[in-house]
Amino acid sequence: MRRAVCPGSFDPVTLGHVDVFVRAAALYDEVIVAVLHNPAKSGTFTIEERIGFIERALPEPAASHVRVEAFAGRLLVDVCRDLGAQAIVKGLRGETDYAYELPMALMNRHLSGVETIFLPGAPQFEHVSSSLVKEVVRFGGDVSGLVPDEVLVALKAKGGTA
Ligand code: COD
Repeated sequence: MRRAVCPGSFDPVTLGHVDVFVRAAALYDEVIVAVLHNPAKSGTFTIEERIGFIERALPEPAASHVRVEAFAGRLLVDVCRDLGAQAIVKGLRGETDYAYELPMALMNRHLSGVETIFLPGAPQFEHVSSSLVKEVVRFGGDVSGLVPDEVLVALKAKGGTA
């Protein structure tokens, strides 16, 4: 079985992330969205909230090829080994992402031989990141169409604390 991992913090998931999950699901038999988190840091949303947002944002038929799991305090390559995944799939929004992601991809291959596959981010979500949508909502801006509707509601409910 060809299995890939899509890792991230996803605090919260955006439609840019969802686009990558759906495209990865078309390439692999199974995709595991790995919500990686540092137990020492609380984040904006709980791990359970982040997982729920992702699961409910996945459209069919991709959803039946994707499962979402949380991992704390682990190397990504160890997560991939335990899951039996041959590849890491990540979205790239441009040169800045590439510069940040390339050393991690090379280190992960050095550590375990696992390959990283980069998918070009969808142009309509190129400017979208979890941190930016939180900042925009914190100051009263509108991010509808950039995050799942449920995330939009949750971000607004967090108000100034998101
Ligand atoms: N369009 C396309 N792709 C996007 C978009 C978008 N709009 N937004 C984000 N992405 C991609 C990012 O490039 C990233 O690859 C992925 O989606 C996840 O995004 P985030 O913001 O949730 O991810 P980060 O940066 O918080 O996650 C970093 C990891 C948790 C993946 C990384 O730190 C890691 O692998 N940690 C595990 C510990 C480890 O193994 N460390 C050594 C690494 S060599």
